[in-house]
Amino acid sequence: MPVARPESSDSRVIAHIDMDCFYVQVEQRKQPTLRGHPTAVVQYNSWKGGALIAVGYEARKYGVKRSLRGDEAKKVCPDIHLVQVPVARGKADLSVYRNAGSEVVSILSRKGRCERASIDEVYLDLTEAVKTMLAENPPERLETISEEAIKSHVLGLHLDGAKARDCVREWFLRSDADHRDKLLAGGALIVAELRLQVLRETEFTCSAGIAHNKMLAKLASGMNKPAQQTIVPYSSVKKLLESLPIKKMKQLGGKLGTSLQADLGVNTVGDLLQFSVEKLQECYGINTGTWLWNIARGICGEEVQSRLLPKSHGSGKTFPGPRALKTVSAVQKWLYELCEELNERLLCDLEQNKRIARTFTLHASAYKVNDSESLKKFPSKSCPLRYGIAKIQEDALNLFHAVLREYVGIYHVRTKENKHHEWAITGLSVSASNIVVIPSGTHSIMKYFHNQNQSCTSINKSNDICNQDTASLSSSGLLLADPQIETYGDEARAKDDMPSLSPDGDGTEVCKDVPVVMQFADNLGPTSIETEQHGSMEESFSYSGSENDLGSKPTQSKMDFLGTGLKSEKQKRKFEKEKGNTSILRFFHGCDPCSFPENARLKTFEESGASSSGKLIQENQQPMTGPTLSTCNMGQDDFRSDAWRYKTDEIDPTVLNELPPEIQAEVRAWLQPQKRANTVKRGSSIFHYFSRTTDS
Ligand code: TTP
Repeated sequence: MPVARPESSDSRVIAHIDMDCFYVQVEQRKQPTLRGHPTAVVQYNSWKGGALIAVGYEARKYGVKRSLRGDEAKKVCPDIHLVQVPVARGKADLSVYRNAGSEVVSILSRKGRCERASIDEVYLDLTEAVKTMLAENPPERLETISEEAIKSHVLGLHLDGAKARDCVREWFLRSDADHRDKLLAGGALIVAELRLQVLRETEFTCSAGIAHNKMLAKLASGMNKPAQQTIVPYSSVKKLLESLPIKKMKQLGGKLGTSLQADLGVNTVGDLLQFSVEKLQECYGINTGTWLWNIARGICGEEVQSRLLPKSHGSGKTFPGPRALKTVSAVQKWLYELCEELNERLLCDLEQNKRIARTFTLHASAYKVNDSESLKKFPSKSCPLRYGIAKIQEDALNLFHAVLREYVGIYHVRTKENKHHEWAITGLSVSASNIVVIPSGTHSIMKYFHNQNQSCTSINKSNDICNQDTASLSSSGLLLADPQIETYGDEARAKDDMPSLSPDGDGTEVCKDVPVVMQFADNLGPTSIETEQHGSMEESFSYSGSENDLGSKPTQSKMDFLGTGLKSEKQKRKFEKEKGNTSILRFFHGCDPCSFPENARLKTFEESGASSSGKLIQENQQPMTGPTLSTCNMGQDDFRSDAWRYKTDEIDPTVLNELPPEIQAEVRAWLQPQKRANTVKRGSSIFHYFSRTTDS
């Protein structure tokens, strides 16, 4: 099957900016006396001096690595300063880092489309800015090239020893340069200037990669650190990839990379070139096969998304070794703490950004005593998110009970306090995803939420944590600055010596007590993390995934791969089916948080991601009032007069096209006020349709 190179693939200018040893820089800014001294940031637990989560460059010179514990680091580098991560509610509080990341993002976003990819990482699409520059003031006409730009590393450029700087200057100034190189030269000038602005305004240094696509830019940004930038001219791509170890490539650090090595003998990205696209598709499915064929050639059509805000929020904690939780009341205590943190962040997001999250997910890791195989099987569960701390806590606990029932069986759960110590929880996290901006004309919802919760303003007064990145605990329980991408193993990260939340232990990571994993995910939503790391993922996948998550290539790649290696054909078919229904499910889920009576909720998440539609329909039998038709009628008790209404013209009609014809007709009728009361009722075909989807 022929694979076309995306037309615009060489005409874009993409930068990947990565803060240098970010947490250390944040701490050094707080305590300037630490500057220039070997420093590391350590997770607060006291076991062997805690776990290192960020190591400054001065300390790295002594051989200090993130995999070491504090005591070990002291041995390697006796002068090292170990700074503790701030603690709140008995767990790490990352808000200071998130806020620092936001400062940087606000500077970087000045020049082009900006996608915040993690707490300290940003993609920029500079194409338009560079085109303007080339039209008005191209590099070859510049009298001087900034010092920062001249320090750029240009891959493939032959440097002449002492005259290296002259070579780079010449490269920038060539009037006969290939148009693609001119674009990159322009991009590099802009990035150099942005990096200087970041330094001036925040005191942070960062490194950058400048290339024609995200994949190459990301690869390049880590090549020369700290405080440097690397350019990947089109002509150097083949050579770069030829010798690049396959596991270094984004998305290939985990199982897929391992399979490529073991099954096809592929050790470098260049090795992939020997396989036809048909062969790769045969082995890994259409999408992953095509994607592999493309990356072997340096092709990546993934767009830089315009996203400065997080895709999800989360809070979590690990309980390694003897600290494992062995009673429901201990779990409850921690769940409530985690929910409180999550709730604060949800309220801030609501207040600051007018956004609400619609899916609530509980992740946990556990083991059964006397069953070594049990560690990896603790499922994640999701349900529609209800605002209000008490409701969030209640749902978290209900989810936990549901999961525990699955894990150990009903009999054992009844022995509430786990008297026989049959299970132990080694990690817990809660996350809120599926975040949307509140539709226009629905601001009364703000009032409602604020009546239910403590005010966000008070939180803001004490700590400006509102403009924060996505910090969400992945099922792995690892603190990852880099969300999905690195979670899935581009980099070999330090392994903790305590039980990890990562059920697969697939080389991902680390985190000790570190509570939060960043989920900025340029393309892998929280759901895809769940899918990768948990045994029984389909439920969460179909419930909480956004359409974008499902549709994006890397996510699809993962599913294909799992489909090939880990899942039955039946499961795969189910995924394909659900994928097709995503937007309609998402639409209905959007209504869920408000439409469910509390006693119906556990059933919802336990049994059917689509049963919400049943409730929705039931709710819509009630008479509507007000100027707009509510397709998401709140439970009367829940919302009283502050009902949150969608306007019919805010409903994307394309979601209907995903339904079978008879259901489409029914929903369309339902969307018309005059017909609704007669056409929609419990037990109707639409209700069965969604039940069927879930049951299949
Ligand atoms: P990274 O960008 O992976 O690393 P770094 O910024 O410390 O260093 P480098 O200059 O090599 O990029 O992570 C960003 C921050 O995220 C890091 O400073 C601390 C935090 N982090 C963790 O807490 N745990 C982890 O396992 C990782 C990888 C990062």
